[in-house]
Amino acid sequence: MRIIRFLQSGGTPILAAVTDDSRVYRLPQNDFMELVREADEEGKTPLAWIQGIISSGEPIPEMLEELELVVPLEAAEVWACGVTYERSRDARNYEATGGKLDASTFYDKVYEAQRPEIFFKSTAARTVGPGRDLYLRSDSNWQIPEPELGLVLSREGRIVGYTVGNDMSCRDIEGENPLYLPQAKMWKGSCSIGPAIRLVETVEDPYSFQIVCRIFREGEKVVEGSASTGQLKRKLDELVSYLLRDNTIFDGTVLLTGTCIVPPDEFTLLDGDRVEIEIEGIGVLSNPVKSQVAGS
Ligand code: DO4
Ligand code: MG
Repeated sequence: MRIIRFLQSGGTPILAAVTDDSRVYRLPQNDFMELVREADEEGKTPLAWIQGIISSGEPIPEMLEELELVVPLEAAEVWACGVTYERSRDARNYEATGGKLDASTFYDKVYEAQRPEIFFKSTAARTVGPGRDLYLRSDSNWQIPEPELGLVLSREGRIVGYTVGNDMSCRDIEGENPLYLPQAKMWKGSCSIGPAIRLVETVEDPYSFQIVCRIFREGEKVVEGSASTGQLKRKLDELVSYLLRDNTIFDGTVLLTGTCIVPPDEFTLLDGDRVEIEIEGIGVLSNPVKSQVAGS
């Protein structure tokens, strides 16, 4: 069971549940975390709560593909983990050492360390949903998408759902100096999430998600990579526990769990590209990529 939000004519976002056979049922709540809270108060899982709605209601006439989807939740904050896969460590070593891979770097150290890398990634205003434009930084010449599994967290740090995330990154800015990380990671339109939230109670094994990333240029696929969350170095609960240490998080915080797919080193995103990230059982997050418009 997945949760989406779509725009009704007039532009109001509607919360809905999508069944395994792709039927869409409107939900009475305004957002996903309201549904989680209401289910909690009644001592039910969100899944059981939704099954009650489905058993007494009808799906909407539109098919899922006909709906204009928006972010499945307005996450006040998006945090992200880094260097949680070998592929990310190796790519970062390459950008930090200019290809001289004999030295041990802080990326090697954090990959092995007890404490994971966690950084602040985005706010609701900087995060876009499915189909919306992602933006390139105007002062970087080496930019890539980072396809990541996103955890949707309650304010207590409970994982209540899974989504797809894109942690857009500037490899040249990060490679120049690790202290530039916030600039390499955060700008207007540098993060997307969606298209859906998969309820945690409907996922048997979160370490067996297959992730595929495709990048299209002028209609042609120019990059394709795939990986599995089974390659994750750390446990999801471990990542969440570090985020929560002496911290306050909001209901519906999203924690991206690190990238396992990095495009070839000579690749950079260009205006007009389209990035597609698919996580089986959650959906395909597709976003056009645009240059920043001066003054907007
Ligand atoms: O170390 C910098 C960021 C790493 C990251 O975003 C990732 O591994 O996904
Ligand atoms: Mg990342």
